This record gives sequence, structure tokens and C-alpha cells, in this order.
Amino acid sequence: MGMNVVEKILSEHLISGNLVAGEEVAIRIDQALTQDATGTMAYLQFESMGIEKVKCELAVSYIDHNTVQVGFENADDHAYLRSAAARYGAVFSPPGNGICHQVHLERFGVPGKTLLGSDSHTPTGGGVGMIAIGAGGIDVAVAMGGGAFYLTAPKVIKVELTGELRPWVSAKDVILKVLEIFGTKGNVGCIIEYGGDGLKNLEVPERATITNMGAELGVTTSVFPSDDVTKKFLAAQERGGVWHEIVADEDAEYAQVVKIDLSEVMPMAAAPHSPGNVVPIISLAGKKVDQVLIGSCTNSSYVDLKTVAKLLKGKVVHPDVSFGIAPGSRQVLNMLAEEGYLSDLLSSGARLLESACGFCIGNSQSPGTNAVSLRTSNRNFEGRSGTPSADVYLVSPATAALAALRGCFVDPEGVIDIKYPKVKMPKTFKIDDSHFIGLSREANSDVEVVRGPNIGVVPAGEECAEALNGISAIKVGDKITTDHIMPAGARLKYRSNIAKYAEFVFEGVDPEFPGRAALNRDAGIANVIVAGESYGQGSSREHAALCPMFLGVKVVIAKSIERIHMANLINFGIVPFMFADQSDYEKIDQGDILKIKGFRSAVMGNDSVVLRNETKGVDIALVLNISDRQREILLAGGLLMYNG
Ligand code: MIC
Ligand code: SF4
Repeated sequence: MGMNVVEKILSEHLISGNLVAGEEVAIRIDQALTQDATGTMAYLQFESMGIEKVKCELAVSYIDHNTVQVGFENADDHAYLRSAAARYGAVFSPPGNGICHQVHLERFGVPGKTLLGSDSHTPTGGGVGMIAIGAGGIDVAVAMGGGAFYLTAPKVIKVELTGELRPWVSAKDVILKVLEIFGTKGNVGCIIEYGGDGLKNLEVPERATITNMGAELGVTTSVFPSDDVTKKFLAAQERGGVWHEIVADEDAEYAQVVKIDLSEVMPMAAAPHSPGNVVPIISLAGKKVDQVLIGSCTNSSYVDLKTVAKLLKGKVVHPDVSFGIAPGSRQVLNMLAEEGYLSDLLSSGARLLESACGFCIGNSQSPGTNAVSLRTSNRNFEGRSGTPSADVYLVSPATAALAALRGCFVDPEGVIDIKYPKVKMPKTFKIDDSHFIGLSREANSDVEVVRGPNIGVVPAGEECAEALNGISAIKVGDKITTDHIMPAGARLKYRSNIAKYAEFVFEGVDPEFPGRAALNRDAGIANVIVAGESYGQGSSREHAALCPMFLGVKVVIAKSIERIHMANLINFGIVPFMFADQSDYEKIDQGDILKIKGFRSAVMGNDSVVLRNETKGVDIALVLNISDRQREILLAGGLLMYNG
């Protein structure tokens, strides 16, 4: 039987288990990526494992999230990460180099390799034919130490692309179409593999936009084959030597095949407040816009920004619009500058933002009260921009540029006075690796790791207790994202300081939660989080498990939990139960006393799980659908304790 691209790469990396959808398998990781917001914890955990040096082929430590540096904390984090990279043999990408996913694609991505990154948009690497997966920092730390990564063997879904995109329609519209088809929930345990004739019409940066925002589907990752288009991209990055072909066999099988004719895709937007809330741009035409921001790891490539520059050349953006651009990398910014496109953008009224996550993570450029903001990024969760009342729409760079010009949503297909500039890929990119530190990847045990006052310690987990004596400390609804659980933006600077960061758990949902939870914890009562569907959507930030653990959360009971968050909960000893019958969600209110007699034994898998709601006098059946290895981790009180 023939193999698809996913099977080809995974089978070459398989350490244990069978590649049968739904089974737990362990794979070897070739490359690891961290960014500063999750990287400090990842490196602190790496250090606490007592590993002397990075053992996978390549680890790159990027600084791209916390670059605002209000106060000493961010700079302390940077110094810690820079010294830790030198000490343990990782490559360090300093602030200014660009957004991790864009830079990794340009300079380090290799077809057929596995990449594990402590960031949910790591699947961007699927654009060059990698199996690139987002995970919690501790899983990445284990991989950097040469350990395996455990995942559920995926169900592989083929998205077959035919035809060619029309003018004004771009890769962003394709992934929005995919989101419209699959939605943001219910795709756990799947990998999307793109194929079909239409592939030849999609360049690598376009492919990367598609795999990047595949994260919003909740799939494990997305991947494109490595073909002539990939070869051309790598050659243009002067890395042609790493290319080899990886395409699906003719008789490869898939769990499901979905067809998309690229010529039928229309300009789209994800409307507030979910990337899955997809509508055609034409339905928004005329709606007033206050802010337009172009950038983020989804749409900040050279071609993206050049398209915008060509559209805006010689014109001035609407006076009511605040317009910002954040080129994804130093390479992109330098090329735009050298070729004059940056000047076109600046003359049009663009505010040049740092080549970093910036507005996307909500640590700058928050829109005004009730403002309408158009962004080319990948997430528009309520409040993520820093302004809870703002309406954020996710769109393509071309759609964003037109809105900046006219001050309102414009249906591009109705535009007659501006011609769509079809920008070609450059034959060569501007290569300058001089700003990376430690490309030799040699560890140096003489380097002293710098630990400023913002660098905390990793809190220890506690062994699983015999019985659960708990309280429903908070009850939340469906689609609670990690941004709800652990806000980023202004709070990002506390990522290395768990005790401080824990003061902001559920800040935008229920600011009283941390105080209440800490009181329960100190009284010896276990905190339980009760949630609806798709709990923990979004980011890979393990702080969304680590900080609740610090506040004494022992159990989450939900209708469903997203993949990365589920793994993070287990890694920090929080038991992720599901309702056996989803309607039992109604039988628990906040403040109810909850008990499980044989808690430890239930975690072991010996007993069925019955939760007693003492306040309501009812029993509720729960399920714990995890592997034996995960049960052991929970019993030990988390992965660090399990690894000893
Ligand atoms: C995000 O886009 O939400 C982030 C910030 O990049 C996160 C990582 C983090 O929280 O540090 C992600 O996507 O994993
Ligand atoms: Fe950075 Fe935004 Fe990409 Fe996350 S989604 S890595 S915050 S640019």
C-alpha cells in the first residue's frame, strides 16, 4: 500500500507504537524551536532535568514575543535565554531578527524533518514539507534533551487543491475557506495534508500561511509535499542542498478527502471573535474601519508586504485609519528597504512596527474602544488585542490594504481603479545570518547563565492524592481559549515568574478567581475547573496549566479539551476529565462541593470515575481517556516528577 506524506515522515521518525489513528506513538524530534514567552520556562525545565547540552539536531531560541521592554523583565528574560543558548548549544535569534516561524522557514526549515516548537503556530514549517508540531515548553525541553515526543497517531485528511487563485484572492482566503469547512473544534487528532494539481500554483510562503493558520482548526499539524516549488524556495534562500522530494504515492490512502477549487475561493474575513467565524468580504463592504495592521507569522512575508506596497504606491491611506506594518523578519524588512518598497509604504502613511509578534499578541497597538480593527494575523479572540470592546477581523494583506485606503471594508472584486499586483517570488532572497548567535551549536559549560530577578523557578507538582476533596472554583462556557485562562498582552512580562503571573489567571473572565483559588488551596481544598467544549483552544502556553497548578487546581472537567492544552494539563499533574454525558455539565455550579472517593485509583484506570456533587446530592460519571504513560505522569504529579 502506498504512503501519504505524513506517513512517510512519521514512519521514519517512529520510536514506539503503531501508526494506527488514535494510538499513542512516540517520535524522534530533529529540530526544536522556542520563543521567549514560552522559552524561559522551557529552558528552566531543561535545566532542571540536568541535561548538559542540546541533543537534537538543532534548537533555535527566538526572541520575538516580548520585545516591548517596559520595565526590566523582558530584558532579563532575553539575557537568560541568550546565556542559556550559549551554555547548552542552541542557536540564539535575538530581537530584531523576526518572528520565529517566519525566520525558521527562511533559514532552518528542512523537508522531511520533524520540528517541535513551544508555540502553536509551529506548523508553519509544514509549508516546506516538515512535520512541525506545537507543544508545551516542557515537551520541547524533553525533545531538546534527545527525548521522544508522544502524540496520538493522526487521522490524515487530504485537502485536494485544483485550479489557480483569482486576482485579489490569496492564501489567507484559502485557509479561511478551510476553516469555514472544518470549523475550529472537533479536529483533534487529525493532520491535514495538502495535495492536488493546484499545488504548483502556491509558493512556499503561501503554503506557510495555510499551514500556519491550520493551528486554528485544532489539528495536530498541516503539511504540504516537498516538490519543485519547495526546491525553488530553498534554492532562493541559498539552502538548495537540504531539499529532497517528498510526495504522496499514487495509491496513498486518506481518512477523508476534501476538494477545493482555488479559482472559486473568494476574499474572506474571520469576523469577531473567532477565526472560525468566516464570512465573505462582500458581506462587510462599506463597514467603517479604524485600524489596519499587516504582519504576524501568518502574513508578513516579502511577497505579502510587497503586494501591499505596490497597492499603496503613490496613494495615501484614509485619515481615519491607523495603519501599521510589521515585516516578519529582518530579511523581509531589509529587502523591502533595499528595493524601495518600504519607502512606498511609509509614504502611504504606514507606521513601521518592529519585526516581532507585537500587535498580534496584544502587547501593543491595542485598538480604541469599540473600534473595528482589520488584521492579517490568525487569532481574533475577544480581548486578545488588549481592547475587549474592539471588533477584530482577520483578512488577507490585499483586503487589509484596500480597507486602509478607503477607510472601510472594500469588496476587492468590485474595485476598478486599482489593478491587483501579482507579485512574483524573488529569485534570491537577501541572506544575512550574521545576527544569529551560536550557529556552531556548540555547548560551553563555562558560560554562566544569567538570572535576573524576573527569572523564577519551576514550581514542583504534587503526587496524586487518594481522594479528591474539591470545590468547583470556576465554571466557564464553550471555547474558552488559553488567552482567557492566561492573558498575554500587558501580562506577558511575567511569563518567567509563575507566582506573579498566577495572579492573573482568568483575569478577563473572573478577576476574583486567583484570590479565591489560593484560599481554597491553603485550606487544603482542591480547585476544580468546570468547562464546556473545546476548553484550552489557541496557544501552546503551558502557563495555562502551570499557573492554575500553582493555585491548587487539581482537576478540569470539560465537555472537550483541545490537544496541546490537554497535554499541558497532564504535564503539570492536572487531571483532565470529560463528562461521560455532556448534559451533566448543567449539574455543577460554581461553588459546589465535589468529591471523588477513589481518585487515585480512578486516575490509574482501575475504576470508573464517579464524581459526587455534595451540594446538589447527585453523582456524575466522568471519563479519563488517556494513555497509560499519561496516567503514570498524573500519578507522579506531572512530567518533571515522573522523569524523576
Ligand atoms: C499566540 O499566538 O497565542 C502565542 C503567543 O504565540 C502562543 C504562545 C504563547 O502564549 O507564548 C501560541 O500560539 O502558542
Ligand atoms: Fe507571534 Fe502572533 Fe504568531 Fe503567536 S500568532 S507566534 S503571537 S505572530
